[in-house]
Amino acid sequence: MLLRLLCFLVLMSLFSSCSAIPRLDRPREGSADEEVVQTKGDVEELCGIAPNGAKIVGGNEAVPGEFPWMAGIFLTNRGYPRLFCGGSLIDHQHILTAAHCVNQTYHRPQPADLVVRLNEFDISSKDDGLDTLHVNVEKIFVHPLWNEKEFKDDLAILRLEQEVDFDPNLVPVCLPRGDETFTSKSATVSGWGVTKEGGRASSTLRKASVQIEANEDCLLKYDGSVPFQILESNLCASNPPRDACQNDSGGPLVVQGDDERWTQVGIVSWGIGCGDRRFPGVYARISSYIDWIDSITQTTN
Ligand code: 4AZ
Repeated sequence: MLLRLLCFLVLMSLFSSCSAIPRLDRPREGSADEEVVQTKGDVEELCGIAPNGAKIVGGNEAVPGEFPWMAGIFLTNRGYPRLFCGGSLIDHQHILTAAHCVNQTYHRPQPADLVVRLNEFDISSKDDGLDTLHVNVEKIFVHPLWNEKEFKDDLAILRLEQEVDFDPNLVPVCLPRGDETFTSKSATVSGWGVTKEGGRASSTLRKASVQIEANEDCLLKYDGSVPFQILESNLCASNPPRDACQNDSGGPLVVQGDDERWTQVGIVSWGIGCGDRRFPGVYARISSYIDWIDSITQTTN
């Protein structure tokens, strides 16, 4: 335990020394030709650390900087930017999100239609105290087995036009590297989605604490109610009336490890209603997709 604490403190001081040295210019919307030199090997070293993290109580407003991997995904092709999905920073250049956010028959945005905001808290305010980054998208990778009819393999990766620098408010989330199921664990989902079914999206980032449940239980609850299945590659979580809802899709469900670091275990995918005690929120289970995620983030194609 002492060793873990020591490691954590060393990592934290790494961050503070990072902010003490001159940093590279951070990419902004429209600065595509800016050259950014980065070290790539620091992702696993620094992931999941939330220096401004507060204790989770669920169903309320986040603290600015509490989820430093949180991404807001905006559509820019019709007038003013409109937030439509969440996502998560997984390294210097990639955002994990849901396939249904970017690939449906009647909703298939091109990279140029999207802007990702990082280090964002209040999407309707320019002075929420954070130095928000607006980053363009270079390429969209949709999971090859994504199937709109079955809502299966609902994940996609956005490659950003520029690499971003990490700092205490901009940290990638860790990905699960084992076969843990996380059943019965407490987890946190975050997003700018509606705060009430059929309601309006939130302008500030919100969070809810939910409990991960066994797939068999979730399967029984949904049995026959939807044309979709609860597969091994799904993960269910609930804590009625707290839940993810519309526009939270693509956003991360995270659990905190004994070492205080946060690992993303799910991507908001679907559910019947929101916060309905009969129907848990359904997520894409990240641990089922590690190889595909690595195959995208580790190539430059
Ligand atoms: C949606 O419409 C949606 N309660 C997302 C999550 C859930 C329901 C709906 C889960 O994007």
